[in-house]
Amino acid sequence: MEECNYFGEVTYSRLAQKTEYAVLPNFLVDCFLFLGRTPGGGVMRRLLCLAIVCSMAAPASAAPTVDGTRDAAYGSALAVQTLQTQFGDNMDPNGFSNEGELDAGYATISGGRLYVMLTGNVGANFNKATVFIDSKPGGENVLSNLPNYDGGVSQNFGGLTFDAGFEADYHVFGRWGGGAFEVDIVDRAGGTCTNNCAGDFGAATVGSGTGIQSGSAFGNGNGTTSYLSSPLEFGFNNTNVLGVTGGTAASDPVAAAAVATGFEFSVALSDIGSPVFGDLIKIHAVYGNGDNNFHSNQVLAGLPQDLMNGVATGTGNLGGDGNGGFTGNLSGINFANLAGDQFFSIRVVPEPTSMALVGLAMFGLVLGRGRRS
Ligand SMILES: [Ca+2]
Ligand SMILES: [Ca+2]
Ligand SMILES: [Ca+2]
Repeated sequence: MEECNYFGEVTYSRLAQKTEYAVLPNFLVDCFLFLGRTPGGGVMRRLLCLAIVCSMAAPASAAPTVDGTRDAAYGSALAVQTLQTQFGDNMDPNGFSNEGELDAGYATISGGRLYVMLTGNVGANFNKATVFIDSKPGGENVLSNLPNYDGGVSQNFGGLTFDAGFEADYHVFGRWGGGAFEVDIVDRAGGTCTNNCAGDFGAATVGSGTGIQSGSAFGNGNGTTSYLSSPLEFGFNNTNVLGVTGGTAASDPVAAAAVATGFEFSVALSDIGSPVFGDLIKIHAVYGNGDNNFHSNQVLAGLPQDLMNGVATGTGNLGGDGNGGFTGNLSGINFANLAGDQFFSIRVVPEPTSMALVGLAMFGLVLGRGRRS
Protein backbone atom coordinates (compact mmCIF):
# COMPACT_ATOMS: atom_id res chain seq x y z
CA MET A 1 0.00 0.00 0.00
CA GLU A 2 3.04 2.26 0.04
CA GLU A 3 2.23 3.53 -3.43
CA CYS A 4 -1.10 4.79 -2.18
CA ASN A 5 0.80 7.70 -0.67
CA TYR A 6 0.99 9.17 -4.12
CA PHE A 7 -2.70 9.91 -3.89
CA GLY A 8 -1.94 12.31 -1.08
CA GLU A 9 1.05 13.95 -2.71
CA VAL A 10 -0.32 14.92 -6.07
CA THR A 11 -1.48 18.43 -6.72
CA TYR A 12 -4.15 19.58 -9.07
CA SER A 13 -1.97 22.27 -10.69
CA ARG A 14 -1.04 19.85 -13.42
CA LEU A 15 -4.67 19.22 -14.07
CA ALA A 16 -5.27 22.88 -14.83
CA GLN A 17 -2.63 22.71 -17.54
CA LYS A 18 -4.10 19.67 -19.19
CA THR A 19 -7.52 20.22 -20.61
CA GLU A 20 -7.61 16.61 -21.71
CA TYR A 21 -8.29 15.71 -18.08
CA ALA A 22 -11.06 18.21 -17.62
CA VAL A 23 -13.91 15.85 -18.28
CA LEU A 24 -12.61 13.15 -15.96
CA PRO A 25 -14.11 12.44 -12.55
CA ASN A 26 -11.97 13.67 -9.67
CA PHE A 27 -11.00 10.18 -8.57
CA LEU A 28 -9.55 9.49 -12.02
CA VAL A 29 -7.54 12.69 -11.95
CA ASP A 30 -5.67 11.34 -8.95
CA CYS A 31 -4.80 8.18 -10.78
CA PHE A 32 -3.71 9.91 -13.97
CA LEU A 33 -1.53 12.33 -12.08
CA PHE A 34 -0.02 9.35 -10.31
CA LEU A 35 0.71 7.71 -13.63
CA GLY A 36 2.10 10.92 -15.05
CA ARG A 37 4.54 11.67 -12.25
CA THR A 38 5.87 8.28 -11.26
CA PRO A 39 9.64 8.62 -11.42
CA GLY A 40 10.71 5.39 -12.93
CA GLY A 41 7.22 4.12 -12.34
CA GLY A 42 6.99 0.73 -13.90
CA VAL A 43 4.18 -1.41 -15.10
CA MET A 44 3.66 -2.80 -11.62
CA ARG A 45 2.99 0.63 -10.15
CA ARG A 46 0.56 1.48 -12.89
CA LEU A 47 -1.24 -1.79 -12.38
CA LEU A 48 -1.34 -1.14 -8.66
CA CYS A 49 -2.93 2.25 -9.26
CA LEU A 50 -5.59 0.67 -11.39
CA ALA A 51 -6.08 -2.08 -8.84
CA ILE A 52 -6.65 0.50 -6.13
CA VAL A 53 -9.31 2.25 -8.18
CA CYS A 54 -10.95 -1.03 -9.05
CA SER A 55 -10.88 -2.38 -5.51
CA MET A 56 -12.42 0.81 -4.19
CA ALA A 57 -15.11 0.52 -6.80
CA ALA A 58 -15.99 -3.01 -5.86
CA PRO A 59 -18.32 -2.27 -2.91
CA ALA A 60 -20.60 -0.04 -5.01
CA SER A 61 -23.88 -1.85 -5.37
CA ALA A 62 -27.55 -1.57 -6.17
CA ALA A 63 -29.59 0.95 -4.24
CA PRO A 64 -31.33 -0.40 -1.14
CA THR A 65 -35.09 0.00 -0.85
CA VAL A 66 -35.61 2.46 2.00
CA ASP A 67 -38.30 0.70 4.01
CA GLY A 68 -36.67 -0.06 7.36
CA THR A 69 -35.62 -3.56 6.34
CA ARG A 70 -31.94 -4.14 5.63
CA ASP A 71 -31.10 -5.02 2.01
CA ALA A 72 -28.26 -7.29 0.91
CA ALA A 73 -26.83 -4.25 -0.85
CA TYR A 74 -25.53 -2.99 2.50
CA GLY A 75 -23.18 -5.90 2.92
CA SER A 76 -21.69 -6.53 6.34
CA ALA A 77 -22.24 -4.30 9.35
CA LEU A 78 -19.80 -1.41 9.76
CA ALA A 79 -20.45 -1.43 13.51
CA VAL A 80 -22.06 -4.03 15.78
CA GLN A 81 -23.47 -3.25 19.22
CA THR A 82 -21.19 -4.14 22.12
CA LEU A 83 -23.72 -3.89 24.97
CA GLN A 84 -27.10 -4.99 26.18
CA THR A 85 -29.56 -2.08 26.18
CA GLN A 86 -30.35 -0.22 29.37
CA PHE A 87 -33.22 1.56 27.61
CA GLY A 88 -35.25 -1.67 27.47
CA ASP A 89 -35.59 -4.69 25.20
CA ASN A 90 -38.62 -4.65 22.90
CA MET A 91 -40.75 -7.82 23.14
CA ASP A 92 -43.70 -6.70 21.01
CA PRO A 93 -43.62 -8.22 17.52
CA ASN A 94 -45.87 -5.37 16.37
CA GLY A 95 -43.26 -2.88 17.47
CA PHE A 96 -45.30 -0.97 20.03
CA SER A 97 -43.29 -0.41 23.18
CA ASN A 98 -41.17 2.24 24.80
CA GLU A 99 -38.03 0.10 24.57
CA GLY A 100 -35.08 0.86 22.34
CA GLU A 101 -31.76 -0.50 21.14
CA LEU A 102 -29.22 -0.03 18.34
CA ASP A 103 -28.04 -3.43 17.14
CA ALA A 104 -25.76 -2.58 14.22
CA GLY A 105 -24.89 0.15 11.73
CA TYR A 106 -24.73 -0.20 7.96
CA ALA A 107 -24.06 2.23 5.13
CA THR A 108 -23.65 2.17 1.39
CA ILE A 109 -23.47 4.66 -1.47
CA SER A 110 -25.44 4.31 -4.67
CA GLY A 111 -26.75 6.67 -7.32
CA GLY A 112 -25.13 9.68 -5.67
CA ARG A 113 -26.86 9.02 -2.36
CA LEU A 114 -25.74 7.86 1.09
CA TYR A 115 -27.84 5.05 2.57
CA VAL A 116 -27.70 4.41 6.31
CA MET A 117 -29.37 1.55 8.17
CA LEU A 118 -29.49 1.31 11.96
CA THR A 119 -31.00 -1.98 13.01
CA GLY A 120 -32.88 -2.11 16.31
CA ASN A 121 -35.85 -0.40 17.91
CA VAL A 122 -37.04 3.13 18.67
CA GLY A 123 -39.51 3.45 21.55
CA ALA A 124 -42.96 4.93 20.91
CA ASN A 125 -42.31 7.54 23.59
CA PHE A 126 -40.47 10.16 21.52
CA ASN A 127 -37.06 8.87 22.52
CA LYS A 128 -34.68 9.59 19.66
CA ALA A 129 -32.40 7.73 17.31
CA THR A 130 -29.75 10.35 16.66
CA VAL A 131 -27.16 10.38 13.89
CA PHE A 132 -24.35 12.86 13.38
CA ILE A 133 -22.65 12.82 9.98
CA ASP A 134 -19.12 14.07 9.31
CA SER A 135 -18.98 14.31 5.53
CA LYS A 136 -16.99 17.45 4.77
CA PRO A 137 -14.03 19.40 6.16
CA GLY A 138 -14.62 21.48 9.26
CA GLY A 139 -17.52 21.02 11.62
CA GLU A 140 -17.83 20.44 15.35
CA ASN A 141 -15.65 18.06 17.35
CA VAL A 142 -17.28 19.58 20.40
CA LEU A 143 -20.93 20.37 19.76
CA SER A 144 -21.90 23.99 20.15
CA ASN A 145 -24.75 24.87 22.50
CA LEU A 146 -25.95 27.56 20.15
CA PRO A 147 -27.76 25.86 17.28
CA ASN A 148 -31.39 26.23 18.25
CA TYR A 149 -33.85 23.89 16.59
CA ASP A 150 -36.08 20.97 17.59
CA GLY A 151 -37.96 23.21 19.98
CA GLY A 152 -34.73 24.29 21.61
CA VAL A 153 -33.66 20.86 22.86
CA SER A 154 -30.88 20.79 20.26
CA GLN A 155 -29.06 23.10 22.64
CA ASN A 156 -28.78 20.30 25.19
CA PHE A 157 -26.13 18.71 22.96
CA GLY A 158 -23.81 21.61 23.76
CA GLY A 159 -20.46 20.49 25.12
CA LEU A 160 -20.69 16.87 23.97
CA THR A 161 -17.28 15.83 22.63
CA PHE A 162 -16.72 13.32 19.84
CA ASP A 163 -13.66 11.19 19.21
CA ALA A 164 -10.65 12.97 17.73
CA GLY A 165 -11.09 13.26 13.98
CA PHE A 166 -14.89 13.39 14.08
CA GLU A 167 -16.23 16.84 13.23
CA ALA A 168 -20.00 16.75 12.88
CA ASP A 169 -21.63 18.56 9.98
CA TYR A 170 -25.19 17.21 9.76
CA HIS A 171 -27.66 15.97 12.36
CA VAL A 172 -30.36 13.42 11.50
CA PHE A 173 -32.87 12.28 14.10
CA GLY A 174 -35.98 10.11 14.15
CA ARG A 175 -38.70 9.58 16.78
CA TRP A 176 -42.35 8.69 17.21
CA GLY A 177 -45.00 8.60 19.87
CA GLY A 178 -47.11 5.81 18.43
CA GLY A 179 -48.34 7.79 15.44
CA ALA A 180 -46.26 8.85 12.48
CA PHE A 181 -42.52 8.29 12.60
CA GLU A 182 -40.81 11.66 12.09
CA VAL A 183 -37.36 12.51 10.78
CA ASP A 184 -35.36 15.73 10.64
CA ILE A 185 -32.07 16.58 9.02
CA VAL A 186 -30.26 19.76 10.04
CA ASP A 187 -27.16 21.41 8.62
CA ARG A 188 -25.47 22.61 11.80
CA ALA A 189 -23.14 24.86 9.81
CA GLY A 190 -20.27 24.19 12.17
CA GLY A 191 -22.36 25.26 15.13
CA THR A 192 -22.72 28.81 13.86
CA CYS A 193 -26.42 28.82 12.94
CA THR A 194 -27.69 30.16 16.23
CA ASN A 195 -31.41 30.12 15.51
CA ASN A 196 -31.60 29.93 11.74
CA CYS A 197 -30.29 26.47 10.93
CA ALA A 198 -31.10 24.98 7.55
CA GLY A 199 -33.11 21.83 7.96
CA ASP A 200 -35.83 19.64 6.56
CA PHE A 201 -38.57 17.57 8.19
CA GLY A 202 -40.94 14.77 7.29
CA ALA A 203 -43.54 12.51 8.87
CA ALA A 204 -44.27 9.03 7.59
CA THR A 205 -46.95 8.90 4.91
CA VAL A 206 -47.08 5.10 4.66
CA GLY A 207 -48.01 2.94 7.65
CA SER A 208 -48.40 5.83 10.10
CA GLY A 209 -49.43 4.52 13.49
CA THR A 210 -48.07 1.05 12.83
CA GLY A 211 -44.74 -0.62 13.51
CA ILE A 212 -43.72 -0.39 9.83
CA GLN A 213 -43.62 3.07 8.25
CA SER A 214 -41.92 5.07 5.54
CA GLY A 215 -41.86 8.60 4.23
CA SER A 216 -39.57 11.44 3.30
CA ALA A 217 -38.24 14.67 4.75
CA PHE A 218 -38.44 17.66 2.46
CA GLY A 219 -39.43 21.13 3.51
CA ASN A 220 -39.00 23.33 6.55
CA GLY A 221 -38.80 21.43 9.78
CA ASN A 222 -37.07 22.02 13.04
CA GLY A 223 -34.49 23.88 11.05
CA THR A 224 -35.97 27.18 9.98
CA THR A 225 -35.13 27.03 6.29
CA SER A 226 -35.34 24.10 3.91
CA TYR A 227 -32.11 23.21 2.17
CA LEU A 228 -32.35 19.71 0.65
CA SER A 229 -32.15 19.48 -3.14
CA SER A 230 -34.10 16.21 -3.07
CA PRO A 231 -36.10 14.48 -0.33
CA LEU A 232 -34.35 12.53 2.41
CA GLU A 233 -36.09 9.16 2.27
CA PHE A 234 -36.67 7.18 5.43
CA GLY A 235 -38.06 3.82 6.49
CA PHE A 236 -38.89 2.47 9.95
CA ASN A 237 -39.58 -1.12 10.94
CA ASN A 238 -39.86 -1.57 14.69
CA THR A 239 -40.78 -5.27 14.78
CA ASN A 240 -37.44 -6.63 16.01
CA VAL A 241 -37.75 -8.74 19.17
CA LEU A 242 -34.29 -10.27 19.03
CA GLY A 243 -30.83 -8.70 18.86
CA VAL A 244 -29.38 -7.40 22.10
CA THR A 245 -31.23 -8.08 25.34
CA GLY A 246 -31.82 -5.81 28.30
CA GLY A 247 -29.06 -4.99 30.75
CA THR A 248 -25.61 -3.50 30.98
CA ALA A 249 -23.42 -6.49 30.17
CA ALA A 250 -21.66 -7.35 26.94
CA SER A 251 -24.10 -8.21 24.16
CA ASP A 252 -24.11 -11.16 21.78
CA PRO A 253 -22.55 -9.77 18.58
CA VAL A 254 -23.97 -12.56 16.44
CA ALA A 255 -27.51 -11.80 17.62
CA ALA A 256 -26.96 -8.07 17.12
CA ALA A 257 -25.64 -8.52 13.59
CA ALA A 258 -28.57 -10.77 12.69
CA VAL A 259 -31.23 -8.05 13.19
CA ALA A 260 -32.57 -6.92 9.81
CA THR A 261 -35.02 -4.15 10.75
CA GLY A 262 -34.87 -0.66 12.20
CA PHE A 263 -34.41 2.95 11.11
CA GLU A 264 -33.12 3.59 7.59
CA PHE A 265 -32.61 6.71 5.50
CA SER A 266 -30.96 7.96 2.34
CA VAL A 267 -29.79 11.46 1.48
CA ALA A 268 -28.14 12.92 -1.62
CA LEU A 269 -24.37 13.33 -1.32
CA SER A 270 -24.88 16.82 -2.75
CA ASP A 271 -26.93 17.64 0.37
CA ILE A 272 -24.18 16.61 2.80
CA GLY A 273 -21.27 18.58 1.39
CA SER A 274 -20.74 16.66 -1.86
CA PRO A 275 -18.03 14.24 -0.71
CA VAL A 276 -16.16 12.75 -3.68
CA PHE A 277 -14.26 9.58 -4.47
CA GLY A 278 -11.84 8.67 -1.72
CA ASP A 279 -13.52 10.82 0.94
CA LEU A 280 -14.49 9.14 4.18
CA ILE A 281 -18.00 9.72 5.53
CA LYS A 282 -18.11 9.20 9.30
CA ILE A 283 -21.33 8.34 11.11
CA HIS A 284 -22.01 8.50 14.85
CA ALA A 285 -25.30 6.98 16.02
CA VAL A 286 -26.77 7.04 19.52
CA TYR A 287 -30.11 6.36 21.20
CA GLY A 288 -31.32 8.80 23.83
CA ASN A 289 -34.28 10.59 25.30
CA GLY A 290 -36.51 13.08 23.51
CA ASP A 291 -35.02 16.13 25.23
CA ASN A 292 -31.46 15.29 24.15
CA ASN A 293 -30.23 15.40 27.72
CA PHE A 294 -29.98 11.72 28.63
CA HIS A 295 -28.16 9.23 26.40
CA SER A 296 -28.58 5.47 26.69
CA ASN A 297 -25.68 3.01 26.48
CA GLN A 298 -26.63 2.26 22.85
CA VAL A 299 -23.99 3.92 20.66
CA LEU A 300 -22.55 2.90 17.28
CA ALA A 301 -19.77 2.14 17.12
CA GLY A 302 -20.26 0.68 20.57
CA LEU A 303 -19.06 1.77 23.98
CA PRO A 304 -16.40 -0.13 25.93
CA GLN A 305 -17.96 -3.04 27.81
CA ASP A 306 -16.56 -2.39 31.25
CA LEU A 307 -16.97 1.28 32.09
CA MET A 308 -18.91 0.61 35.33
CA ASN A 309 -20.23 4.12 34.90
CA GLY A 310 -22.81 4.30 37.63
CA VAL A 311 -23.58 0.58 37.39
CA ALA A 312 -22.16 -2.34 39.34
CA THR A 313 -21.12 -4.29 36.26
CA GLY A 314 -20.68 -3.61 32.57
CA THR A 315 -21.55 -0.26 30.99
CA GLY A 316 -24.71 1.64 31.74
CA ASN A 317 -26.52 4.61 30.26
CA LEU A 318 -24.34 7.63 29.63
CA GLY A 319 -26.96 10.01 30.98
CA GLY A 320 -25.74 13.57 30.68
CA ASP A 321 -22.50 13.25 32.59
CA GLY A 322 -21.29 9.96 31.12
CA ASN A 323 -22.09 8.16 34.37
CA GLY A 324 -25.84 7.84 34.09
CA GLY A 325 -26.50 11.09 35.92
CA PHE A 326 -28.97 13.77 34.84
CA THR A 327 -27.47 17.23 34.49
CA GLY A 328 -29.87 18.85 32.05
CA ASN A 329 -27.55 18.54 29.07
CA LEU A 330 -24.96 16.23 27.48
CA SER A 331 -21.88 18.33 28.16
CA GLY A 332 -20.38 15.64 30.41
CA ILE A 333 -20.11 13.10 27.60
CA ASN A 334 -16.67 12.87 26.01
CA PHE A 335 -16.30 10.02 23.53
CA ALA A 336 -12.60 10.80 23.10
CA ASN A 337 -12.09 9.54 26.65
CA LEU A 338 -13.81 6.21 25.92
CA ALA A 339 -11.80 3.43 24.29
CA GLY A 340 -12.37 2.90 20.58
CA ASP A 341 -14.05 5.13 18.01
CA GLN A 342 -17.73 5.78 18.70
CA PHE A 343 -18.41 6.18 14.98
CA PHE A 344 -18.24 4.09 11.82
CA SER A 345 -17.11 5.08 8.34
CA ILE A 346 -17.78 4.49 4.68
CA ARG A 347 -15.54 5.63 1.84
CA VAL A 348 -17.05 7.22 -1.25
CA VAL A 349 -16.44 4.93 -4.21
CA PRO A 350 -17.13 5.25 -7.94
CA GLU A 351 -20.39 3.91 -9.29
CA PRO A 352 -20.17 0.88 -11.61
CA THR A 353 -21.30 3.14 -14.46
CA SER A 354 -18.42 5.47 -13.65
CA MET A 355 -16.04 2.55 -13.88
CA ALA A 356 -17.17 1.93 -17.44
CA LEU A 357 -16.28 5.55 -18.20
CA VAL A 358 -12.94 4.97 -16.54
CA GLY A 359 -12.12 2.22 -18.95
CA LEU A 360 -13.17 4.36 -21.90
CA ALA A 361 -11.18 7.34 -20.67
CA MET A 362 -8.10 5.21 -20.05
CA PHE A 363 -8.32 3.81 -23.53
CA GLY A 364 -8.66 7.29 -25.00
CA LEU A 365 -5.71 8.62 -23.05
CA VAL A 366 -3.48 5.77 -24.11
CA LEU A 367 -4.41 6.42 -27.73
CA GLY A 368 -3.73 10.13 -27.31
CA ARG A 369 -0.31 9.56 -25.82
CA GLY A 370 0.55 7.15 -28.59
CA ARG A 371 -0.20 9.76 -31.25
CA ARG A 372 1.96 12.43 -29.65
CA SER A 373 4.99 10.26 -29.19
CA1 LIG B 1 -16.87 17.60 9.12
CA1 LIG C 1 -33.63 -6.82 21.49
CA1 LIG D 1 -13.81 6.91 21.81
